Amino acid sequence: MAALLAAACTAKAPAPYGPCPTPAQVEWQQMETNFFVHFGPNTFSGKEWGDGTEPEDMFNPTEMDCRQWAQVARDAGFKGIILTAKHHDGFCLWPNPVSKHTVRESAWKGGEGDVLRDLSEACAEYGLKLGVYISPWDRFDPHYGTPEYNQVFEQTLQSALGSYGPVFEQWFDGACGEGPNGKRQEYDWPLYYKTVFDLQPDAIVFSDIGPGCRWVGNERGVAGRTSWSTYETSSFVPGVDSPTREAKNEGIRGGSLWVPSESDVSIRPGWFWRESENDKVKSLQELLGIYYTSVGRNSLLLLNVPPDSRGRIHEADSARLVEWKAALDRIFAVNLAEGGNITADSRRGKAFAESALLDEDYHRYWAVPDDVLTPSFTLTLPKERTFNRIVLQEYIPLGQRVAAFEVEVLGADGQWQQVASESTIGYKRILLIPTVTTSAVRVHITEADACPVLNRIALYMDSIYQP
Ligand code: FUL
Repeated sequence: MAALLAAACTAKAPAPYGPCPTPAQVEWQQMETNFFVHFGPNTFSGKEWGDGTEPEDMFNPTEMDCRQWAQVARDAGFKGIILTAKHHDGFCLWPNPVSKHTVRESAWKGGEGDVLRDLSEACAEYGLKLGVYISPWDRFDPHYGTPEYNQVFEQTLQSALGSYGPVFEQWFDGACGEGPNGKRQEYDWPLYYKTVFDLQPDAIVFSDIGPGCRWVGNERGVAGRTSWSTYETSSFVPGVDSPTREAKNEGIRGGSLWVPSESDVSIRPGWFWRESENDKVKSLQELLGIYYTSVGRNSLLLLNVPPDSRGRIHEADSARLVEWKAALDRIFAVNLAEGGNITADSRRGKAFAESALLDEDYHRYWAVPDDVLTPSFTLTLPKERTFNRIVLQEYIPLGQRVAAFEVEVLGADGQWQQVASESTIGYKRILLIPTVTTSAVRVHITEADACPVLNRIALYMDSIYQP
């Protein structure tokens, strides 16, 4: 008996299962919400896709203020900012030495300005990470459509990624259209990736197929209810072909790679600012819904908030973000699971006890023996509590494991009543259930690919969002 107990106390941590995130991918996932900034000649022309013929002088913000962007982003809880340093029109927001279509050729600050420098400084000041969107599709560069363009693009990446400090994410959009000479480019992806990783080894590279994170398959901020971070990219090439929309949206169970989804969506109808959309900023209800369908479904929210032609985030957008942050703070202010007690029907050993589900230490988790795939636990509350949101988290450094689970609450009649039956959990799952008043919650894992490893359950009452 004593020997058995000792063995239980010293049980080893579960081995990682399947592909697992790199430490940089775990950090990235923990950012949860990032700020996307579409800015450039389109901000002044009202177009979504400039064609490269826009005169450089068109870019001339009158009250340019990257610190204001950073402040708005930080105050709304975002952890990083990704800037369209070069969109499809080819215009560079930094003085790219291999381009003649940049801020240097514009009237702004007499050609001395550099948005990437200003933003990198503002991000450092406000404690935000900096990311860059650099479009391979270029409708200005005369080399586009010829092999030389790949060298030009390599040097473009070098100058943007090598001169402004750490870059946490490199965003490669999927678009690959025709250049000024009517030709399409054959992109040299291995060269591009090598250039990024040589300069920024920890950068998360976004594309339809990753490798750092993947497009979620829509621009509405909606990840699948089933949402695996595992994925399969086989011989797909970004911009040419990619897994199905369903696979992008839901990931691939059993996939051999860890490529979590990122949900990019704009706060306005368009990606770029235009006057006519100042009254079309998404409502608080829409933005809360987006939070739940992205962050709440094992995805990362990349919310686009485009600065206006002054070079400032417009009041309509910043006011909405203040409301959004206040609403999220109120919804998640009080964890109603606090003071509760958890008992599980299985446990790997003392070091992996179910009490870890209630503490705030990310690296403490509940684990069960390797051969237990369908464990359950019951959370007993100190008294009846009323709530309608249940947060569950898997400890993803060891992989994503849970494929199906059910949640029940104890009814006043003493009967358990099912309130959710879902598939994946992942880094974070927020369940929207009808408001219940109960003294106990039971979670059954009903299907898993390896012994489940969970690090959190939390309960909240949301009186603001109406699904
Ligand atoms: C797409 C682009 O074509 C859009 O203009 C926008 O930048 C969006 C985020 O990515 O690929």
